[in-house]
Amino acid sequence: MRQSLVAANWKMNGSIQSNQLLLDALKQGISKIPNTEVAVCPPFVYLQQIKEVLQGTAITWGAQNLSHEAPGAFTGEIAANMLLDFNCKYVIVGHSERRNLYGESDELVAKKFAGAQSVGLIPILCVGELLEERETGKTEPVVQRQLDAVIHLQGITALEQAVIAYEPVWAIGTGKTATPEQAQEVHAFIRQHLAKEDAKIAAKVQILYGGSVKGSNASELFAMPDIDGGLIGGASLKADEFLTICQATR
Ligand code: G2H
Repeated sequence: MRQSLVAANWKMNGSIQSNQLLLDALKQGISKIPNTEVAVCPPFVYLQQIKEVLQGTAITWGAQNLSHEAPGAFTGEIAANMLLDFNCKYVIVGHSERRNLYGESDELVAKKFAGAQSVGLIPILCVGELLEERETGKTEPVVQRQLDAVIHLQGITALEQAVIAYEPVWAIGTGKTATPEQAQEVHAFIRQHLAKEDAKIAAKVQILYGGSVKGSNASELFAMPDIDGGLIGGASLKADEFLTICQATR
């Protein structure tokens, strides 16, 4: 049985003051969520605050991005080992906003995935298709290509220490959620694809759904057999709504 995980992706939001209020509420609410891991991924600059506030609680945390390069002359970048200074457990790689707004290729995402694992961080690998790709029947080939870039570089065993997040780009921040059946179909496809290489790893890997998950639609998504939780953007900025989502896991 896979453990449920709900991870907050705060994206480029927050302030010291608003984070404190949000984190205090999460700390209060976490006791009502015993069987699900809850993680928070703030902007880099708030990792120290997160570490101070969440240390010793059941809530884990991570970063939203990293550089695949070793420390050196890369102005503005953050190396994998720096994230360990803030006790990060996770790092998101290949979020569609990184792929589409900052031109991150499958190959670069795979290098970031490898860089994260090289220091013991657990990558949350985001995959998902654009609206145009869905409408032209390319969802599966696109998701397969994004997964294969990682498998090609790191091998299937790398997925033992990773989380996958399926996030259809057309459902991100748009208010359009994939139906539970649409999401389940792709989650099942991901598992089947991985099973061609290693059935045990395919059965074990946590696959999260992301894209306009809200308190009102989380239960039906999380009830699907291959959906193991969520990567939550906008709704993770409101404590009550985020806690409702966390409580909706099976
Ligand atoms: C997808 C998701 C979190 P939102 O990007 O990664 O964001 O829930 O706002 O669609």
